[in-house]
Amino acid sequence: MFEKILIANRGEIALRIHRACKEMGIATVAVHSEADANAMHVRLADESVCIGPAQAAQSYLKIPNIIAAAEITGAQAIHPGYGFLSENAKFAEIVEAHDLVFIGPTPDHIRLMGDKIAAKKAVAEAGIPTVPGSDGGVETFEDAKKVASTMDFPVLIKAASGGGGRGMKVAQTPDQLKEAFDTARAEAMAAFGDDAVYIEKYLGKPRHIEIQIIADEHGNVAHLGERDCSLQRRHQKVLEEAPSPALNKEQRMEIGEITRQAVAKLGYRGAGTVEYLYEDGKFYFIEMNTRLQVEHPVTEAITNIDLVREQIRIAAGMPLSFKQEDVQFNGWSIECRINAEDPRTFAPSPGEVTDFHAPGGLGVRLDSGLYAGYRIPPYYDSLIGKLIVRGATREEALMRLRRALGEMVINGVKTTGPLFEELLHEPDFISGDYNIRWLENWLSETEPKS
Ligand code: MV4
Repeated sequence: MFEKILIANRGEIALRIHRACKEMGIATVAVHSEADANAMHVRLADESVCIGPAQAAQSYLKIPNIIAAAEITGAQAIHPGYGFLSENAKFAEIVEAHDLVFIGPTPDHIRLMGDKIAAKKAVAEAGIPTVPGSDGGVETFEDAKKVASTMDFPVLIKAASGGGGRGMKVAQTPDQLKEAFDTARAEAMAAFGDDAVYIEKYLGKPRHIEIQIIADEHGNVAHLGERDCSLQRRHQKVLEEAPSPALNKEQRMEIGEITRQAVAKLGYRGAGTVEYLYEDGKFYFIEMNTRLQVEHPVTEAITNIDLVREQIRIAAGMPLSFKQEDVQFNGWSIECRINAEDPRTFAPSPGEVTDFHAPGGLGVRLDSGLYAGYRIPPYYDSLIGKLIVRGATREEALMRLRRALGEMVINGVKTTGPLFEELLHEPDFISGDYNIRWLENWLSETEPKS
């Protein structure tokens, strides 16, 4: 087992990884930019190394500085967290080339799943249901027209190097196809340096349901159920819950087992999330994420499995702590992403936190690096905490979430806390009857008349 792990990230996820390391008796190295010198993950780590100025490109994304920090501190492994370099195959290769362990999947699997065309082909061959569409990429408008002529409109043009909503263009009718195709390719080339695109049938009112997978190097592959991430705004998840209000036990076990078997066939190692759209009772694969996700705590809450601990065990060549038959789903968990943003306009609101009080009590977890006097920097994404609750039922989780939000104090900056206090009284949300369109519709319908 590792004696020392370098955490190549910041904020709440750096703290999360640090906590798992400490409970395993592993020393931690925090890396930080000059702007994060007083951050909580730096304060709690056993050692810390300043790796550059505030700009992420000069610090958290600066591979030589991260490798150097690992070498001077004698760390044996690097945990990338999420975002930043967590799905950068080149980074994983460089880590391994320096005889350090990358805590995550192999570079090959990171690269495979980063190419959305190759990923879709690979998972389909392994038995995963996918969205109807082109067989691979479409090079020319003629190809696109031919494929689309066999499909019902609207159709979606997606960038192979896209993901997370980037590089997608909808064609509502055949006469919109040419512009959607040309625009998607041009934007993909500009954004990713790769204009490869593919076509899919556009699903109009799906839910976003993802399956958590964890696999070791000894042939043990387990699924840990689903998370419903349908409450999104501009491709940013706002709230996630496990299990999904839309699925019953049979559906959960069926899609979980299909996913588990497919990932096993791929020889996957580590934590991974297979993303589906779910509409009219059917699942359609859209992407696979080869990283630990922001919303992993709702899965931890209902399975009582520490996903970061399992990631570290796998990277050290150890088997999973459990078998699939040991996995049990108990209760209901909901996570609210607390961002330093205006709760209505979502404009960033960095600055000094003048007062901070974390909610607590049975079934309440706040993953956050905040403290009174901490200055939230303007250089990084606005996530400042995740409020996760667990209850025996969805009703209990909702009641507990309302109670915890009422206790939480973050003064000095605006946060999305008030948004959730409104949201959790909405009948559609309380009933669980919402899809990926619901939040943006609700925001536009309820925005205060300026
Ligand atoms: C789709 C789709 C509808 N039909 N694919 C958005 C980001 C990336 N994960 C894929 N996304 C979508 N792919 C087809 N064929 C709708 C979306 C989508 C979406 C998906 C999940 C959660 C929120 C979303 C918001 C807008 C669009």
